[in-house]
Amino acid sequence: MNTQTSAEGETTILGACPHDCPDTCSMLVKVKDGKVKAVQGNPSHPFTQGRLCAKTNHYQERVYHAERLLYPMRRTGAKGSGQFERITWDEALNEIAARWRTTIAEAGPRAILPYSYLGTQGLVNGLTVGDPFFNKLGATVSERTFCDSGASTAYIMTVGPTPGMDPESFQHSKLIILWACNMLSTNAHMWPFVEKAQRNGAKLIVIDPVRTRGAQQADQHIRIKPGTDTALALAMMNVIVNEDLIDHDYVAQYTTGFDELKAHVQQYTPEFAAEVTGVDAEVIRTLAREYASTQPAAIRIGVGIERSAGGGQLVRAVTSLPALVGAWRKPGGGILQLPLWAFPINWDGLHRADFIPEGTPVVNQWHLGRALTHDLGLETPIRDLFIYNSNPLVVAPDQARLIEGLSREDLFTVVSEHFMTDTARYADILLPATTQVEQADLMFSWGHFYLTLNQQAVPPIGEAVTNSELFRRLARAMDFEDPFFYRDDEELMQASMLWDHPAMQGITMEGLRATGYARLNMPSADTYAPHAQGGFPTPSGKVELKASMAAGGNFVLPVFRQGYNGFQDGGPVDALPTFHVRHESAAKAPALAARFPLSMMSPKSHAFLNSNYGNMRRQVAHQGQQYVMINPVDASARGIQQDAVVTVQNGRGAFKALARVTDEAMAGVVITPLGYWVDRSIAGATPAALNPTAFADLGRAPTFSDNLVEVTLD
Ligand SMILES: Nc1nc2c(c(=O)[nH]1)N[C@H]1C(S)=C(S)[C@@H](COP(=O)(O)OP(=O)(O)OC[C@H]3O[C@@H](n4cnc5c(=O)[nH]c(N)nc54)[C@H](O)[C@@H]3O)O[C@H]1N2
Ligand SMILES: Nc1nc2c(c(=O)[nH]1)N[C@H]1C(S)=C(S)[C@@H](COP(=O)(O)OP(=O)(O)OC[C@H]3O[C@@H](n4cnc5c(=O)[nH]c(N)nc54)[C@H](O)[C@@H]3O)O[C@H]1N2
Ligand SMILES: [Mo]
Repeated sequence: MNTQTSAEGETTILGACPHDCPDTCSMLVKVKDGKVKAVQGNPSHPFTQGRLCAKTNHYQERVYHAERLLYPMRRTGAKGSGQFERITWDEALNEIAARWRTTIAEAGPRAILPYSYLGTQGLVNGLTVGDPFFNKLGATVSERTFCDSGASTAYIMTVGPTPGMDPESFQHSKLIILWACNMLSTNAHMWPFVEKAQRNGAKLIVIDPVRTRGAQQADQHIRIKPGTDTALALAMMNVIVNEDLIDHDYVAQYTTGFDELKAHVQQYTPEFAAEVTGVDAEVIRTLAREYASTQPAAIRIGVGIERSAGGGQLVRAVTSLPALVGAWRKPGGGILQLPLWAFPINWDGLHRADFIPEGTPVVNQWHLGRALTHDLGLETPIRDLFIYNSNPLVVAPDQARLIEGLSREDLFTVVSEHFMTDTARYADILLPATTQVEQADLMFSWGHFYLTLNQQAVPPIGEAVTNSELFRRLARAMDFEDPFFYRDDEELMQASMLWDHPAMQGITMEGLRATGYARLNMPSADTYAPHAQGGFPTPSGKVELKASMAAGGNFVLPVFRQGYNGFQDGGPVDALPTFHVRHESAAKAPALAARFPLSMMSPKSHAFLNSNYGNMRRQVAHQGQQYVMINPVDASARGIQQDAVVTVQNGRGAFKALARVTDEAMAGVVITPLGYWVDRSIAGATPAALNPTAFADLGRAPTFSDNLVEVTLD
């Protein structure tokens, strides 16, 4: 371990932020007398540049929080009551193993369902940590399409799994579009690169229904109705094609399907798009002309955009734009979606999809409420649930049904957590998990090109264990013999990367221990123009304006499960980017729209990280009570004033929040941030109570932004 000790006896350990966020900050953990005193950003890190954020500036408060779960516990009160008694690890493991053995004997292993996501993002303790165990056990597969699987499927269908632009190269851009990316809250460490370009004369355009912090700093904010951006992008293509703003040479050499696309986009005139999007036709024309003629032009696309009926096609359309105008030719041009693809991660070795027994059923994680209330027609109903790294009661839809399911007396639920979350309250057995300073891990990034090593700073607190240790203990309790299940964390780190890959050239564990991070072996951001000469990782090697892969091909992101990468729920996939009307809109569902005339979105909170920190004093003070932003026009039509308690509801459920009357929300659209806890809410519900379980068009993405509601004064 590389440590520096100061004269005061304070040691600095090189760590990394554990959170599911594109920035993956390099952290300096200050330890004195065996305790973490402070955490700071590492100033030498080229991307995160010495800053942390409103969530992690005081990470030690999370570590030493009085409500940390530090011992295994068994439920003593009713489900949901939060009453537990302390037990030993042996008791906990014996009880879990005994229950599972009975279940397996009576109903088979498919009656067991794991549920997890990215509570921590490390390769050792994160996404895949429990997969080999549950796959070997033969449990029902939990399909994780929490995040970006719709957007990534669409992106890959178009340009393949390319890292795309280096975020640091945005400083060289002459025009930047933040398209559905709330950068100052969700990807804050990229902002200095955007700001630098802006200072050098680049035009910054934000396309978002919300006047976000970034929109307030932009040269132009294009306010668009949610879920309609495909029409905008296709109309931009219409203008680019018809005004001959095309980079003909680039299109001829490095794209497929241009002639068909050209004919296809004729129907999407700026006037058509204006009608659908609410953006003026002249604004669309000017945007298309400026985008085409100002090179290098960069697009940063966020994740939030995938959450409506046509979210996938929307990303297809936006991802097609750079090739048409030759934006990829220079550093600072192209699109940035998910640079995760730059990391040569040994996904197959981490998931062990090969352990999944033939014919194992799959439950998509947006359907947890339905699965637990016997509404999915599962041949083997779920008896046992094991939740770690996730807080479904806040992040998954169908909250009322989820509570109903979790309350089932015959359901045996185990939850591994830092805190007594809303979900943890429903556990039969609760297991304590370590925080990032108590564990070692290797971190990829989905927002920059640096691999980061988190070194353990202090021993585990109480009886908390790392997720990797948890699964070693479970393997032992279930008598697994394969040594694969007993590898230590060092071995897991070694096994998580393809170290021989060219991108890993020059990177070693020794080096990472000394510096904390390493840039993948790629050209510098000043020269990196990955597709100046084509070379797209698609079947044709070109940008597939007309897709040849039915649904993203071999979509190897962590959601991938063997034999289950089709993602379509029936019906062919559009090969050309096509506009789809939202599920919940006046055009498609007029009766619904008459009862529930407002669109609701529940995007990320500035001070919470998904639902993390929703229980912490500092961040709750920063965020305030759960609020709903409503435009003054909509507020006055309903007699709603600032800070009034309102009920937001639709046919699925209701929650209460404080009204924030502001033109940051556009008329017709209300915004209520994600992350607030149910047990701290005004009326025992959060926005998830209203969210639909319908899938978007690609990647089984959710449709949370395609959601009609009404707001009434209490
Ligand atoms: N502070 C903070 N940072 C986070 C997180 C957090 O919870 N808090 N979560 C992390 C995670 S898991 C993720 S996936 C990322 C997500 O990062 P982002 O994608 O940036 O975040 P979102 O809030 O999901 O949505 C971004 C923006 O998209 C807009 N938007 C929604 N629908 C549409 C649409 O149809 N069209 C257009 N043009 N815009 C639309 C929203 O108004 C919002 O401003 O953030 C990560 N970073
Ligand atoms: N309405 C709405 N819903 C959304 C979204 C949205 O924008 N709006 N965004 C979606 C997206 S993009 C995402 S990524 C998902 C996020 O979904 P989740 O990843 O489930 O979200 P979190 O709230 O971060 O829950 C993670 C939990 O893991 C716990 N945890 C942290 N570290 C550890 C650890 O080391 N071990 C264990 N055992 N537990 C740990 C934390 O305390 C926390 O309770 O939510 C999705 N749901
Ligand atoms: Mo996410």
